[in-house]
Amino acid sequence: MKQIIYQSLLERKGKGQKSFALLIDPDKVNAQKIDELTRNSVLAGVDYLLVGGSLVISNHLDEVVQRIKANCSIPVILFPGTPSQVSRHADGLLYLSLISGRNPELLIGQHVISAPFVKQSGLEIISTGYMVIDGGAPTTVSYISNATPIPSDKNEIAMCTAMAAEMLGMKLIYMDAGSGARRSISEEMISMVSGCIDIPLVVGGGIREPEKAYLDCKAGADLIVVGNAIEKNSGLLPEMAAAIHSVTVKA
Ligand code: 1GP
Repeated sequence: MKQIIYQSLLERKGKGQKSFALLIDPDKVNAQKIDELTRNSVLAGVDYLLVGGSLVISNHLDEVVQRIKANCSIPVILFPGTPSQVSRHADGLLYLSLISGRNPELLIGQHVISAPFVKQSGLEIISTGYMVIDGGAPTTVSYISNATPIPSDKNEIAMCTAMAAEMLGMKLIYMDAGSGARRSISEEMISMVSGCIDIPLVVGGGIREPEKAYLDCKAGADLIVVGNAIEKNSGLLPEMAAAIHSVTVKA
């Protein structure tokens, strides 16, 4: 199985470099917006483009991914809210198991059903322990998943969940306060989780300020995901990228 994206993440982590992913929700972009976002992402030095959303109402995932790929060479990673959100035109796919919840369908059930289809896609599959952390308001992901998020102050629960996922063989931990979260994940929780795992740590949900992205990287996040804030103001891309890339921590 391919490991190009994952190796790049490991290499960056090994060098103490932090990475920046822009999340593009296919429901919220048209061709013009994709062109604007990809152009600005290249200029700002965005490392990865994540494509996905909790719902994906529109039926143009393939077109969105193809347009992004035609515009730039930034790796495109699918971040699927449902098993049907697979496009073979992408480079990789976060194979998410919702380990913070206790909904068997999202832990393993949907994976079983979609496994042959996902495997046939030829995409790089990155096994990801997905942890939803309470972001101060019900988000689409918490509603759709029918699973309780980890309370924002329960750092030990987050830590033990991430440790268990790593020992189960997952390759990445993604801590998400949910898209548009009122409150993003605390640096204390990020620091405790990153301190107890060796695999890369992805952090997202409600990050609006470059300063917060910077502090999250300092606390131990390896990859910062921003969606909403850039959708609203793509002029924030260079500052966000600069803040993230300014952090280097020797591993
Ligand atoms: C959501 O982590 C992502 O799953 C990004 O969240 O849209 O709030 O930046 P935002």
